[in-house]
Amino acid sequence: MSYVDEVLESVKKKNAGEPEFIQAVTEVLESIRVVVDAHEEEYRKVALLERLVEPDRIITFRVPWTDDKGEVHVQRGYRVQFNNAIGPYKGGLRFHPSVYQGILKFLGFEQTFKNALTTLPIGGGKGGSDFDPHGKSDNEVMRFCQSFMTELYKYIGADVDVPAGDIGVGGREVGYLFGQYKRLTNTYEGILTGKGLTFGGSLIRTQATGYGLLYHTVEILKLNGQSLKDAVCAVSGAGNVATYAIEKAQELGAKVVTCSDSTGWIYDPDGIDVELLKEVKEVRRARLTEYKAERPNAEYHEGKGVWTVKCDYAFPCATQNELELEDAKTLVANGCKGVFEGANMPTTLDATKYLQENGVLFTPGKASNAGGVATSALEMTQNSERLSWSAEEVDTRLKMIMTGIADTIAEAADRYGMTGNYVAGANIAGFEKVAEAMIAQGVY
Ligand code: NDP
Ligand code: 2IT
Repeated sequence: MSYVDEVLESVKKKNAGEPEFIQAVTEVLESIRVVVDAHEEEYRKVALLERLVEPDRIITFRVPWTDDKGEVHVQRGYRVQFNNAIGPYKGGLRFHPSVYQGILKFLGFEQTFKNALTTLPIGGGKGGSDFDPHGKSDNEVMRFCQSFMTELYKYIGADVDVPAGDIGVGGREVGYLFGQYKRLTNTYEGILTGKGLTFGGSLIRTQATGYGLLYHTVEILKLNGQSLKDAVCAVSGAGNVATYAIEKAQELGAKVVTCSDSTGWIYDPDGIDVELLKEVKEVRRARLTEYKAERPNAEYHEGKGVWTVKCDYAFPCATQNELELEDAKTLVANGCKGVFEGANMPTTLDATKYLQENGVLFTPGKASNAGGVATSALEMTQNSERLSWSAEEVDTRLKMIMTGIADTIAEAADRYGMTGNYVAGANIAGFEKVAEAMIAQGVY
């Protein structure tokens, strides 16, 4: 049996209750098969793949918190420190009721390759909790964050592990987490990114994932003789990534006609009004029904459905496995020419395959959404320098990094005779860097 198949089989056996992790590992190992086959003896000798698919460590802890009525709740907290071959563990924290070890292992695994693609010195990690911030008061969120950090602070540090936001964790949560770390340690260090601008945050970090997704898309389209000008786009999600993806897409001349949240979706034929979306989601923390209420031409639909809208390009920016085979078929039938992942692993494996086989340009999240973590690394740099860069400087670097990633993954795919297969290109380029660093550092 080939080395890849052996390791895949063992991963499936050992992680049977964690389908998302198995899915992420399958995608990566399948697409680096050509590289592994060419170096089989060298890799086997140091059990490279076995070490690559096993997190360095997983920390799990109890997070008790008291709600506004005085009732005590207990949540589970995690930090998966996946791989620090090329830098300190780096990756977000997710607060969502679906969070369990398998989700965070898949995210930490993906993060390792994504962070390698940024060219910056950051390893892969992810954490979070099954806490649901929806409907909680600011004080409840604050008490939860304080309790979460009271355990987490023992395991992180500016040169050890630097968490940030993800689903359910934005500026508000990062602020509370940072405040508690400071109290517990009496230090003032860049131990989180996505901080507020008055206490060490970087300009453009808030916008970075969405903007970066579009910078990356522009370059991929350019390589394929296409452009966003006057293109109709479908975006899913209505959070951090989706909002700034919509903003940048419209700035670049496209019309974005959809967005969605966990209860329903919007079709707005006039193009999404980003300022209204921000008001509804960032300020009021309300449902998209409130967006509809202020846009007479827009439609609100319950449940799933953004991928049924005719579009030139699609940007899944909500959550994992939100774009399934049936959605891929509808997109292709409607003439969609490109799918660019803003979320982490939003497309199922069979949907990805279908899109690629039908000539749809497709870039995986670990390449196209790397702008967030890349800008987090720029925040770490600014914190180390004790300086703040201008928005122009950060944005210029972000653009360079995201354009560079597009070129890197295109080049890696070419090198292995898989021109245009950006999934293979991203996995190969990320893997090559991590593998080289792991081998150079000996067996650990
Ligand atoms: P947010 O919490 O800001 O927004 C998430 C959005 O997706 C919300 O609109 C939410 O709905 C919706 N959503 C979440 N879970 C589900 C679900 N199970 N079903 C349907 N809709 C859902 O998160 P982000 O925008 O930060 O993250 C979105 C994706 O991007 C995630 O996959 C994340 O891992 C990834 N990502 C984030 C980065 C970042 O910098 N923030 C960087 C790179 C990737 P509702 O409004 O109802 O809560
Ligand atoms: O998935 C991701 O890359 C993020 N949630 C951002 C991580 C970070 O450290 O900025």
